[in-house]
Amino acid sequence: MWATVKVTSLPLYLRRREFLALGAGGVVGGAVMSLSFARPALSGSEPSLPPLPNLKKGPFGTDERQTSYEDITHYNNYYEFGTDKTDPAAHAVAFPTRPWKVTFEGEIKNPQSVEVDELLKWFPLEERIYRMRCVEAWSMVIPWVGFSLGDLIRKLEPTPRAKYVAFTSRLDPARMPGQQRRVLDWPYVEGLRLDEATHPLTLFAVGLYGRVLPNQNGAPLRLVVPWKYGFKGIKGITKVRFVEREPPTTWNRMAPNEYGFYANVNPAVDHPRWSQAKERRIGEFFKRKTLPFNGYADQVGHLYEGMDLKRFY
Ligand SMILES: Nc1nc2c(c(=O)[nH]1)N[C@H]1C(S)=C(S)[C@@H](COP(=O)(O)O)O[C@H]1N2
Ligand SMILES: [Mo]
Repeated sequence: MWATVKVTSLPLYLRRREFLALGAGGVVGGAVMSLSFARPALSGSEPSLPPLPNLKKGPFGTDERQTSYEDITHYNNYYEFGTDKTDPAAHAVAFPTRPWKVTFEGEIKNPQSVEVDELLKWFPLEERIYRMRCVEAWSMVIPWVGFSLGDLIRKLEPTPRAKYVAFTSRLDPARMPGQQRRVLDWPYVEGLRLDEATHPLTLFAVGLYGRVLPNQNGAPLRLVVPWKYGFKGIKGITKVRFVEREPPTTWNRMAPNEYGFYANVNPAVDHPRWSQAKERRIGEFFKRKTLPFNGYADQVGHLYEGMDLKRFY
């Protein structure tokens, strides 16, 4: 995420993808194939994870071509399992995600710890097809499965003092080998303002492509905020705390001049070391223009009215 090396390694990955595509169908055939399906076929052996039945379609979905299951599950950032894009798929397979308690605490009327399977019974699961964009200037279209974080928050009943929501990932150095090195300040933490957290776009995801969430994508529970850079989407969540003040966030702590608390996708505010004006959609060759709030400005722009987005990046 931080190193220039990581950014320049992307074209190599893409070339490997094109090479594989060539093998699959030839240049022309491969290109035509990839354009003619809205949802690419799931590849061969994958996925083996159980399907999540009775999904209804959630709001704000995009009908853009969905990124392949293979790419969504093999091009990941999850530093608890290593810093290379392929590390999470390789090293998170055996990570146990049950039993798994999630604790809700702080400024709420109903603090409690819940086993994640119990939590899943509280709300109907929806499919939400969202554009996602990483601060590293690549993007994907991901068919998430989950439920609205706002519904959960209303059930927990925040007190008037609750202004922010602070999320904490699992700390388990024995099973999360990346935590044995101090590449980040463990555990990974993130935060949202309460109005961002209760926005109808904000999702607690538990699956993708209609199936249980793979470990490398943050099982059993991860945050998805499609108008913000990918790093806000904290994985392997164990604690949700409602607080009065803006909570610390992992990447902001690590490099405050590069990663702000808000992290709204903003093509007009460059990262100090690279432009944010364009992005490469994984699986595509040509770059696209990055849209303000990742294309969700109509839905979320009002949350930031009057704020100087160059200062609150
Ligand atoms: N716990 C934890 N959550 C995390 C990360 C991480 O390293 N640890 N990486 C973040 C970053 S930088 C991105 S881009 C997204 C990637 O999500 P994906 O691999 O499902 O696409 O996860 C985010 N959530
Ligand atoms: Mo990221």
